[in-house]
Amino acid sequence: MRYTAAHWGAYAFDESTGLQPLADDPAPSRIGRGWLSATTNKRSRVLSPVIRKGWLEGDRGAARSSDDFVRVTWDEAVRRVAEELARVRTAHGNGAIFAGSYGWSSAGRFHHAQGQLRRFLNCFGGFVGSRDTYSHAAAEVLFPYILGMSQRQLQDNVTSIEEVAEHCELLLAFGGISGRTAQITASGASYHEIPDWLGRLSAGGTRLVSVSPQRSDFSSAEWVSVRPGTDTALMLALTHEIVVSGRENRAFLKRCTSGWPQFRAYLTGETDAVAKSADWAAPTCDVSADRIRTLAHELAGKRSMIAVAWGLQRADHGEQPIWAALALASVLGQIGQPGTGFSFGYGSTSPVGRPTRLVPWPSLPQGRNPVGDFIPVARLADMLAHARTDYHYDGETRTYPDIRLVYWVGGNPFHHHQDLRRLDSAWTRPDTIVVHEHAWTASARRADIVLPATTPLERDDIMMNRRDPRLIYMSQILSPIGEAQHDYEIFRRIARQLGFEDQFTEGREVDDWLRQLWACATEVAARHGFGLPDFDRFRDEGVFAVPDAEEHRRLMRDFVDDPERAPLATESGRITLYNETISGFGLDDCPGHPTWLPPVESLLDAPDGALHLISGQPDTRLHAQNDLGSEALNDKIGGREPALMHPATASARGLAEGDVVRLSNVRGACLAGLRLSENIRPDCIALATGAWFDPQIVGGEWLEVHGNPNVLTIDKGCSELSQGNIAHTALVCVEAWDEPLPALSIDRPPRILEGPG
Ligand SMILES: Nc1nc2c(c(=O)[nH]1)N[C@H]1C(S)=C(S)[C@@H](COP(=O)(O)OP(=O)(O)OC[C@H]3O[C@@H](n4cnc5c(=O)[nH]c(N)nc54)[C@H](O)[C@@H]3O)O[C@H]1N2
Ligand SMILES: Nc1nc2c(c(=O)[nH]1)N[C@H]1C(S)=C(S)[C@@H](COP(=O)(O)OP(=O)(O)OC[C@H]3O[C@@H](n4cnc5c(=O)[nH]c(N)nc54)[C@H](O)[C@@H]3O)O[C@H]1N2
Ligand SMILES: [Mo]
Repeated sequence: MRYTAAHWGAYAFDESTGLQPLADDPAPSRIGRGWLSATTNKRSRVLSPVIRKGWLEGDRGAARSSDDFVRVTWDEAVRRVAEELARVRTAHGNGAIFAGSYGWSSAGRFHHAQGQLRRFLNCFGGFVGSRDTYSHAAAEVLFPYILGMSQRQLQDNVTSIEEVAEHCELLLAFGGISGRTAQITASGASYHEIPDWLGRLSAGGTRLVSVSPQRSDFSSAEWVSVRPGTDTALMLALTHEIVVSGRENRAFLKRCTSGWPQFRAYLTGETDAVAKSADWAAPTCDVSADRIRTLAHELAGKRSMIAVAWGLQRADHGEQPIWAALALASVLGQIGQPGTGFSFGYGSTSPVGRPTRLVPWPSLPQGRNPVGDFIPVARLADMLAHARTDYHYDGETRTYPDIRLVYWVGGNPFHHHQDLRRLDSAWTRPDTIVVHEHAWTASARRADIVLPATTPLERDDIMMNRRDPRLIYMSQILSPIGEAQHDYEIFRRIARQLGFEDQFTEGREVDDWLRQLWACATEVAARHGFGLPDFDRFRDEGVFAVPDAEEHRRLMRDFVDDPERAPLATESGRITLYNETISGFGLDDCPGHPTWLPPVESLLDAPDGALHLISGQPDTRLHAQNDLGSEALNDKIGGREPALMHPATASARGLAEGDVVRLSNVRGACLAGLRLSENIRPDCIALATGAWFDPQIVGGEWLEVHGNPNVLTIDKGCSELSQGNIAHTALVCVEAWDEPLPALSIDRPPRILEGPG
């Protein structure tokens, strides 16, 4: 038996049964069912190195996205990349090379695409990187100020879900807690416990309330159907009701927080003459004032947990709902108690709240980046379009670099970025774009040099994920498809051409690196008091269960037990409900305490008939990965990505289940296939991310014909503090598509001319 792993699961493989999820995984992901077919789909795989025709002829980017490619040999491709890197470094310096290269790549410690890229470019003198993630940038920047810990530290210390099941009486989940997103663990998932835990919670008498525009975000909970983008107002009102009824936990506020007087003055309206009451919030949130008051009283009378899904902060002013939720939990004063308080990200991926020992397994050493320059990750198009102009981030004024060469491996900006037409135009700026990919993604189609990379199914690797209870030896299952090479091998060849092969490889082959990683892992395990089998045995057996791995956590327990002895690393040593430092930045879009700020676009001032677009994570795939695999394809409607709409909304427009519709706004338009459900608010439409970007000119107009919501989303930062993306903030118009259905172009490769050699 061979084993392998992905972000969505771990699998046993033999020729007769194919890929099978591990037998003891209680809730294997459906995404795995589309993996093999996506990987072996030769119409979507990059089969050989290619170079854009216009680039070979001296065009520096104008025709990116519409050009033909020329097939070249590996030798030629490697030589061209090496020469171009050298040219750019000589003419402009390493600070003109952008390799932020955001993206999820694949599970497996050694072949991790970004790790390989960074190691390679660090040997070459460095590059401009990116900071934070598309997942939770607002939290990454904000948490150190308000909680004195990084988002990663918070995630590692979030109260165990087992404690919640045991002690919590009322779980109030903003954005729900969903088995859909809990299919995933970054770096590999051998175990999915969230559906089981949710089942136990509802069976065990914990009252479950989900505040979300979609009931399906937490099906077993009572549904508070909130108008998207308005949770902050609701949280403020809940807090206000608790305070005006005199039920705030004053002892906790005094001992464990700073800035309560300033925040309280805002809450009660002392500072702006607006009390943030239930009556004030009700018309904004579309939740009745009575319901807000009742909920507030229940929260105060019960052992309560305020949980927030990551999605809430992927929105305009995304800092506010997480800060307001923390303030609500502080006023309730149950932080640090068993199973109650505040949490962020239960269900957003599988391991958040998992009571497992965290073992810091080794990864490929990446060296040091001498350049040190970076952009906030979601400011990509701004950087390309506005070289050398200033912007604000985390209290600093910074300057965008002037980028001449973009190097992307393991990510798909034409999936993950907002307002893709804007990106498409900024993308013409650099001289050269190099992409390694398995598949003809939209980003690969918009590169100058595309190098075919192997997938995890075509190589040996080790899944070592600090948050997973198993280590998996990932055995090669398929021969490399076409001329695909490992990213490592590609970089080795380019490094050889540039004269630093030995520095990059340290003389090791893949197998040597895997043994080296395993040797380091063995030392790490020893420090944690257990042994690992020797490498050959591990490779033969394929799976190693990390022993005695139960470890329950309770967020901020030590701090709450004794704030003097275990202060938080904030400006006051306590939770900051008003933060002097943030206030000192003087930002209108992120003041010094949680604040209701209307989003740049919302139903509160929408044109007639506009719907709010929810573009969350897809159930059938990981982002855009496996979109051309069977699981995602079988879910499409008329070949288009399904969009979820309330039946009343559909019938008011004369639309029916299965219709193809056109979603549009000032930024763009796309087609989607209609699916009806009462589990979504009538003023919303949900179109998951990840349908491969397929823009065409149809009837003289620009149209994305496949259902990619990022042609509609807004490319703006949450605020000048975090500059996180605001994918969940957008309005759209929806109408029937009565024209003939345009054929998709993404299910076949771009035109590739046979090269001279
Ligand atoms: N509208 C909207 N947009 C969003 C979001 C949203 O909620 N709404 N969510 C955002 C979030 S949270 C995220 S994390 C991003 C995700 O965005 P991405 O991480 O960019 O999306 P993926 O499709 O996972 O892209 C990974 C790419 O790496 C390639 N790849 C995988 N393994 C390897 C490898 O070993 N080598 C090489 N060379 N390539 C490899 C895959 O083929 C794939 O194309 O999207 C963001 N975009
Ligand atoms: N199957 C699958 N799972 C995934 C991924 C995937 O691609 N596929 N991607 C993974 C990644 S990279 C990440 S970062 C996580 C993201 O995990 P999340 O951020 O938790 O996932 P989302 O689907 O973006 O958002 C969750 C829900 O928030 C709700 N929501 C949207 N706007 C609002 C609002 O204003 N208020 C409230 N209360 N709710 C709102 C939506 O209904 C949505 O279903 O998912 C991970 N899990
Ligand atoms: Mo993410």
